[in-house]
Amino acid sequence: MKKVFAILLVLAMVFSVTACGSKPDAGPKKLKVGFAQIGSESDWRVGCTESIKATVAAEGWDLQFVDANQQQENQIKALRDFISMGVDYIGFSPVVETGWDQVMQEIKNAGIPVVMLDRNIVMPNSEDYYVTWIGSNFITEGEKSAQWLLDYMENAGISGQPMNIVELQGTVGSSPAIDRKTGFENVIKAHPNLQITQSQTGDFETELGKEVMESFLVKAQADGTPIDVLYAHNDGMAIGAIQAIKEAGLTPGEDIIIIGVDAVKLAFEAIVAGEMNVTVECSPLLGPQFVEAIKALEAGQTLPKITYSLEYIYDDTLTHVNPDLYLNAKEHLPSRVY
Ligand code: GZL
Repeated sequence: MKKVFAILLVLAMVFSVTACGSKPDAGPKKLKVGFAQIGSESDWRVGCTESIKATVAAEGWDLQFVDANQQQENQIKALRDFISMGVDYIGFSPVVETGWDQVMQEIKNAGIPVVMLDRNIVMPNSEDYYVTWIGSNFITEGEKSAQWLLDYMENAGISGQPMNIVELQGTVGSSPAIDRKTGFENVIKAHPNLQITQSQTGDFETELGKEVMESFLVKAQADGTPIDVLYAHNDGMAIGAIQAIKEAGLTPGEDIIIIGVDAVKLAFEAIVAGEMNVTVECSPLLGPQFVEAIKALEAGQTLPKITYSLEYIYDDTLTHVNPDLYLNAKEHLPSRVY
């Protein structure tokens, strides 16, 4: 009898606690996060999307994800939809730098914190419209690309030799395209033997990169300015250009030196095959930093306005010459995840 009474007493105590509304610990808040992604134009972008989705899912948060198919109007619509949904945070990688003034003001008026990833915006007092920006230093990536070419030429004993460079630019108006061009030119302006003879956008896409490279080759043939180097703002366009170079009967990596940016797996495979010379890393694996930023904000911390990713340069030529600066593509290929 006493045991029955004791059990009933314990049950009554548990019931009274929960009935008083003092719920057991509900655990961390299930956040609702909106992310307006540019599109799926490259292996880099796909890797970025997978990183964000996996990391947010691991937190058990509700992710409202929109692929804008590289259209600014689709991103703006997605951002407005996030406001209507009343999300807790907005993540955003703007396809181009300008045209965001109105919608960023609407987000600010709605009091929703913005974490910028990857690309950036240009507008008056832009830093007042987002909490932090996480990504790569695109100017540095351009400078690394040109410096690699100088080191490559020195190692080959051809420093000072005239080199005709063709450039496959990224999406017109995007921060990586603008800054990678600026960085590359920052370095080659001190070397008049290095000249960019043709430059056009391939929109970060492999097929368009191939088509533009075909036009570069035709023009070079017509006006007698042979192409010595390709500088592609991303590996995807470099891969397309390699196809065009081979179809023209030339040997990529030898007749034409191939420089790419991103360090996607296809670039490592092309370098190992001797068809590409170097790729400058731009990490898309931004999911963890994105989630950590939101968790820090939830904890009431303040964040730096800019957080750069840690990145390297991979080739198979200079790693023995300067192992502190260049990593061996063949060694690192097995560990690449995008
Ligand atoms: C760079 C990123 C660029 C990649 C491309 O951070 O915005 O967009 O270099 C991608 O591959 O399409």
